[in-house]
Amino acid sequence: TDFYGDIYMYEYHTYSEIQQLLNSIETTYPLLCKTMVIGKSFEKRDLRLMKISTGKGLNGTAKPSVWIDGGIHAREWIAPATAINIIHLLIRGYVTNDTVVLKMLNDFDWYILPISNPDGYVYTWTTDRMWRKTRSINGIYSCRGVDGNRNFDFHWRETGTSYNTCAGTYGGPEAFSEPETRAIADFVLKNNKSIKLFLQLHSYGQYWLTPWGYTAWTVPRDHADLLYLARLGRNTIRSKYTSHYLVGTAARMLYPASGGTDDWVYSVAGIKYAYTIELRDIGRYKFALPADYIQPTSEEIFEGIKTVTKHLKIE
Ligand code: ING
Ligand code: ZN
Repeated sequence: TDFYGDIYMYEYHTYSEIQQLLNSIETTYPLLCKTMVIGKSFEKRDLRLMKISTGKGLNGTAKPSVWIDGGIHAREWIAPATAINIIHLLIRGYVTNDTVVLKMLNDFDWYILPISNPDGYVYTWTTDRMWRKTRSINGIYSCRGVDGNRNFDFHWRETGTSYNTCAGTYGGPEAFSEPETRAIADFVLKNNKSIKLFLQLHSYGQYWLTPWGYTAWTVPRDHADLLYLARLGRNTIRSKYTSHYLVGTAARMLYPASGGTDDWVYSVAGIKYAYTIELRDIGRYKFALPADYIQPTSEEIFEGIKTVTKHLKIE
């Protein structure tokens, strides 16, 4: 199907195609969708997010909101594709008067940033498909790039991160050294009163991860609640196409790694429900997930988000 007519992504698209798509969605649905540039990448590309909103909440106050971002790791192409498709599924539900989606839009504003590391994403299309980091310059004799998910200012550069600029998990010269992570943090801090759910999309492995990433020895105060909601989402995901996602803290399910986004969002920004979702698959194709998986991956995650936002509202 036509990419611009039907917003659904069945193929992977370049950074500039995705920017055009976001702009054309905004033009087509001006009352519902607004693009916002929340900052620039190191190479001065736009960090363009889509705000989807059906208007003010009770008494004209800002509604509670949901944040979703993808592509902080450049090679994880399924993450931007899924983020775009979440935008599409929200719009499709709105125009078709789907009662569940109308309620999701009535209850929450949606901030969706499909590509939070544009320079890295472009680099994976032009030069190195397996690039992970940003593309910032670390000095003339050093390798380029910082791992965005090691660059947040909470237990920064303690564990599961490298001091070596050439490593894939290089944490940066200082916390928030990258304009991309700084922009996300600034936006989140500006909106932390409204954001009730923060989801960062990665791949691969099929996990719905909770804080902490920085340590496996302790769990956050809201551990039980975080697990409870994640398991509800996971169960709904499984009911769609039988995909199994595992729930647990990032440090315990994968490996301890500090400076991660969700740890900072949870502890510093004070957003209780901060998660990292590792999308498909479980290791057959890894980062090179074929395009036929975009649709089912997006659909199952959207189902999970439906359940989670419904329960958030009741809570
Ligand atoms: N995985 C994550 C990573 O950044 C993670 C796992 C999540 C670590 C949350 C720390 C905090 O390494 C991938 N695939 O990038
Ligand atoms: Zn990742």
